[in-house]
Amino acid sequence: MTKELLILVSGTMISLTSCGKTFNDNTEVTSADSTGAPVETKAANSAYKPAFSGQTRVRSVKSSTPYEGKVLTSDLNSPWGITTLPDGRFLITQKEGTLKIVSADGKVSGNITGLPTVNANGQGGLLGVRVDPAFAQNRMVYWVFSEPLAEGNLTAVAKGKLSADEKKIEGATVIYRAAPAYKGTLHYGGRILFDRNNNLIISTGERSDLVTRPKAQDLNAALGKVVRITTDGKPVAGNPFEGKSGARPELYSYGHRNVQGLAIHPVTGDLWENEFGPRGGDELNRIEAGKNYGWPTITYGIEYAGPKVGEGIQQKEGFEQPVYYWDPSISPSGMTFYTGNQIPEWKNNLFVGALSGMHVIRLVIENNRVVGEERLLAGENQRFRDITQGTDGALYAVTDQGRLYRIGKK
Ligand SMILES: [Ca+2]
Repeated sequence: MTKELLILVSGTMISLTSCGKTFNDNTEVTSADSTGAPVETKAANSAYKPAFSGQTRVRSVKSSTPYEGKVLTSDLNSPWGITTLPDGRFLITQKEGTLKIVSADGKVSGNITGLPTVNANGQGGLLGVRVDPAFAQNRMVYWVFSEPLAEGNLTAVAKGKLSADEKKIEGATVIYRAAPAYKGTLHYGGRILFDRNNNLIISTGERSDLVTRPKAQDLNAALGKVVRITTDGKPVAGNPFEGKSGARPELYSYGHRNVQGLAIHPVTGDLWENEFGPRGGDELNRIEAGKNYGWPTITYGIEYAGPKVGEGIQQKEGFEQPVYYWDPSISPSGMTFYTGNQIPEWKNNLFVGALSGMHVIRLVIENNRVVGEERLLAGENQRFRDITQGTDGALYAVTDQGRLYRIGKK
């Protein structure tokens, strides 16, 4: 029955059909209602004040187009990254280190072999995945994974060619390593995307522990960074720290904690990212080359154990403010801007998987600010890990529990 689970949302009516029970409630006004009350109703973790109006708990919006979230399969094993193939199918990584092709109707392939070993302990594993913009011609696949080395683990990027029979990756090669390695299994970042110049944007994490945390501010370490490399793993010419002594030429931005989402705005071409913050400090940022996004010097969150982080400050000259933050945390993960025609009111909106939040976030963005927030598929009880747009103009999202959803017009 769960495979057939549908969530139907239309106007102000919410219908839930699950295991034979139907629930209709026309008087539901707790969130995302016509009054525009923020979708978040829980108490914040800190008393910190935002730097500007609309930086958190913005007014809610509600899709007026009837849409549905349909479970296409529940047979995935901790999927982490999903990307769309030119023919409408999907390439999906699983945390354990396996790669699958899934059809748009939910048929899951066997394991694609030939990938290097991952360390799947903790938050590690086979992570983000993208295919070459010219995949139809060259069949090249690029992915991020936690690589086990003698000196510790690190976030690595590899590439290889999908074989004609789709059963293996040929010539898998590691093209980039976000050094230094560290003997820990947390905060690897792990997203990947192509920019408009066919270069790769990769996100890393600061590896979580107090000893590695300061490396987010260290330009000679690739931890807690967004990096920009060529498809051969080399720094892109014109990167912001090119030629600067004591700085790594592949770095694009710094001061990040654990970057889990990357997307290019379809109109402005800007790079947007989200990251796990400490408790109450999950962030959405618009990334500009060479800028410092603050961690761990400034943050709206507190330590998960309770104390303030560092000096407990949220704003400082020379440190960028997040465009938006979530308090309490919702754990933003993979994200994508919607460019389809299936649901026109979603055009250019940002859709973000929420893990602990257990919903898909829809953000309306105007002039680089968030002006509306909606929660989709809340109540599904799923940790939404990554989301992409299909060739049909619907959104497709994977969850830690192993589901692939199609989110589209009803
Ligand atoms: Ca920040």
